[in-house]
Amino acid sequence: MASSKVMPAPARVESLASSGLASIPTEYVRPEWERDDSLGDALEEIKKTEEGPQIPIVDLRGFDSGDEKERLHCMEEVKEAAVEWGVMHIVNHGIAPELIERVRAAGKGFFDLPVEAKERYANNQSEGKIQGYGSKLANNASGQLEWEDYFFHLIFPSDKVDLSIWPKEPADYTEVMMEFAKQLRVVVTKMLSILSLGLGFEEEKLEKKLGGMEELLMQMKINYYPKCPQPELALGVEAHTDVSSLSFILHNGVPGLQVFHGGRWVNARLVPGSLVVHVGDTLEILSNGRYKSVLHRGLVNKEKVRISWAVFCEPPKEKIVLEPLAELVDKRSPAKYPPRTFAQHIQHKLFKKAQEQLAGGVHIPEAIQN
Ligand SMILES: O=C(O)CCC(=O)C(=O)O
Ligand SMILES: [Fe+2]
Repeated sequence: MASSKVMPAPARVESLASSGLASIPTEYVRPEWERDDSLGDALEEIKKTEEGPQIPIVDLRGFDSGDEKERLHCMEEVKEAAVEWGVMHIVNHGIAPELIERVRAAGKGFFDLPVEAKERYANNQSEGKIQGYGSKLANNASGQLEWEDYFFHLIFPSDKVDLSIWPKEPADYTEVMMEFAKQLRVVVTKMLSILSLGLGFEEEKLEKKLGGMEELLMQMKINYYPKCPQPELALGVEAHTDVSSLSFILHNGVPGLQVFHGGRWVNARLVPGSLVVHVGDTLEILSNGRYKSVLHRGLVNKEKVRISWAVFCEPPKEKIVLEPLAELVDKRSPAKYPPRTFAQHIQHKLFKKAQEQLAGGVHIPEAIQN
C-alpha cells in the first residue's frame, strides 16, 4: 500500500504517572458502562473480599505423594476449580520460594531502570516485533488504552528463545528467568496431567495435544502498573480471557486481579506462596467447554506500583488444529467450537472484538464463542 502509516511511539504509562498529573488523559478513561461495573481502587476493593465465594486454593502436594487417594483428591479439586471457576490458586507447586523471590527481584530490577534505558528494549508492534518493552497501542476508534507498561518475551523451549532481546540489567535476569522457565515447565506438565485425568484421559493427553516439550510455548509478560491518580476511571488490563491453554500468574503482593464469577467481579486474594492459574481459551476448546476460560481484568490503585508476571502456555501457531477432543463430543454434547489453529483463533477473537466495538461495545464479554 502507498500510505505508510507511521505509528507514533506510545507514551509510557510510567512517564505519565510520574509527571504528577491529577487527572488521567481521556484515552485511559473507561467508557461509562464499564466504570459502572464496579471499577475502583484495588487497595479499597480488596478489603471487600471477605464476603462471597472466593477463587479456590488447590494444594498440589497430594498429586506428588504417591498415595492414590491423595492423588485422586487433588485431581478432584483441580477439576472442580477448572469447571466452576476457570481459575485457582495453586500451593505446594514445587517451585522454591527463593527462586520466586529472585524472579520478582529481576523483574523489578528491570522496571526500576530509567524509562530511557528501558526504551532500548522497546518492541515494534507495527513491524510485528512483539517481544520487548511495550505499552498498548490504541487499536480502535475510541483509542482506549490501559494503565500499564510491560515486557514480553518467549521463555521456553530454550532453543526457540531469543536471548538478544532479554534485559541485560539486572545482570542475573537471564539466568534467573531461564531457571524459572525450566521449573515452571515442570508445573505446566503437572497441571496438564491432572486436568487430563479430570477429563477421563490418560495423563499425557493434553500435554501431547498442545505440542509437548518441543512445541508448547511459554511466553512471559511482566505487567508494570504504575500508581494511578484516578483508579475508579481506569483499568490496568481490560476484561479478557487469555488465548493460552493455561496461564500462570505471580505478583508483587499488591492486589488488582479480578475474575468474573457468578455474575460479579471477585477479587483475587493474596495467598502467600501461591501461583494463580487461569484456564485459557485453548483448554476450553479442547475440553469442549468443560473447563472454562476465565474472564478477568486488572484494577489499579493510587498508592502502590503493582507488578505481575504472567506466563502464557500456548500451542504452536499453525501446526495444531484446535478442536474439542473427539471423546468429549457426542449427540448430547455436540462440538461447541469449530476447528481452528491457534493463529486462526486469535484472528477470530480480534475480528469479533472489532465488530463489537463497531456496534457500540456495551457488554461484558462472554468467555469465548464461535
Ligand atoms: O496482572 C494480572 O494479575 C493479570 C494480567 C493479565 O491478565 C494478562 O497479562 O493477561
Ligand atoms: Fe490475562
